[in-house]
Amino acid sequence: MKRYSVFSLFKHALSHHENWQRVWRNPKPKQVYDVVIVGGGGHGLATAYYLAKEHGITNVAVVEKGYLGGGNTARNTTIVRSNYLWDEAANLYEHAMKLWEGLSQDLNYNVMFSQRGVLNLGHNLQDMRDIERRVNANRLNGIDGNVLNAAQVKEICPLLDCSDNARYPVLGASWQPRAGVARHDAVAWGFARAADALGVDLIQQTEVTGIRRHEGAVCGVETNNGFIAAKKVACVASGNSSELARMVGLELPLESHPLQACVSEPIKPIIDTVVMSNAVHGYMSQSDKGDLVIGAGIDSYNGYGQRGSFQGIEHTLAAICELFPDVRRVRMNRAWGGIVDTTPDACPIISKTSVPGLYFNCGWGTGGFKATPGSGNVFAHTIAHDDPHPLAKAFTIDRFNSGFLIDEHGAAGVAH
Ligand code: FAD
Ligand code: PYC
Repeated sequence: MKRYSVFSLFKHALSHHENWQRVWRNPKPKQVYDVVIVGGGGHGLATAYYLAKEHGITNVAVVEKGYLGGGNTARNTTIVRSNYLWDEAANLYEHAMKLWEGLSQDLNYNVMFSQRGVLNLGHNLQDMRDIERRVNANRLNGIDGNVLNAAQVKEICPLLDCSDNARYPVLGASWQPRAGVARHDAVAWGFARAADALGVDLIQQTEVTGIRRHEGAVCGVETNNGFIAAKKVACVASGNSSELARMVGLELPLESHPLQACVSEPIKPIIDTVVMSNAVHGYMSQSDKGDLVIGAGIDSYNGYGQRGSFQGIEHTLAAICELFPDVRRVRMNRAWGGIVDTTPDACPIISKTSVPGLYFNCGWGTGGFKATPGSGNVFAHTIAHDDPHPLAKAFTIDRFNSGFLIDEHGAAGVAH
């Protein structure tokens, strides 16, 4: 892949964005593909990349109704961790974590993965018991984690009010040192560029409006730019997944909710880790630009508007001011929302369906960014083999019939 010198960087800085070389092609859709992936977010792009790289399936199109990485991938607060309670979920997220650790090298693209650690705070005795249980379970699965008391939390994050004066005093936290953040758009662009280089067609501004079948099996997608034939169709559309499923008469156990976040004006570095509190509905980190990145729990109503309620974000900012009194006078720059697809057990669906050739990867809800490489990796296997990847076996749609749910609400880190 092309590398740039300091001179060329300088030249481009003065070019007014003209004559820049495209980082990926802008192809016209072919008539037929082996696989059409619906949704050009991080997960869809990662799926395309691993289909091409690990399974040699390169006759693939990613069809995106907007621009690549413009959905929840663009709207998330980029927290990456693998400290889930149950073995099935912990192993899946840890698979993703291991891929994150080599991703910039693998894609030859800096995804700015920063392992600055994540604290999940405990504010009462039950929180602390849950934290101990989760950290013990993590360690049994070979996942790093420690239980900290309030003094140890204060040492890692001096900005946090760990005094007894707080309305919800900090009693301790779980601490995952290998957790952290990554740069969301770089993740989408890195996967897009690498998939394109392997021959995948990235087709933007094209909305899938129907899924066509022949004798029961999938044979392609209807789009606002015409029909595209495909042997397999894989839907990776987060908050819009139910809409796609309805196109073939499937009902998925999903609810779409707004989830919102906001950023402050940029300020000097004041916090070099990530702090999350499920109990008070707020979490905060600081971006490389200096903005404080703050997020809320889900808005409890269903909706497809990419914004949340004023009450929701106000409640979160009040909680953040209690946790970090020093930031009370920092001004907020902007707030936004995404549509998250929640399941009854707060775990994803990575699955074949009853329609031959149709696959769904959805239900990541409030926490799918951290899974991006792992999700694409196991989903590509599932599509290529028409059989779940061993790490995805527990996450098929069948679990909602069999009752083998994997309840990860406690580890979701964000209230819902
Ligand atoms: P998306 O990025 O949403 O991609 C799906 C794509 O499908 C979209 O680009 C959409 O335009 C496209 N699409 C939909 N319908 C169609 C159609 N009919 N035709 C063609 N294209 C279609 N997760 C974490 O792990 N850590 C966090 O810190 C975190 N913070 C979050 C904060 C907020 C405010 C929000 C909203 C979410 C957060 N998440 C977080 C969750 C995370 O963003 C998602 O789980 C993840 O980004 C989902 O990725 P995706 O690629 O599946 O979805
Ligand atoms: O899953 O860690 C997470 C998360 C943080 C913010 C939103 N989701």
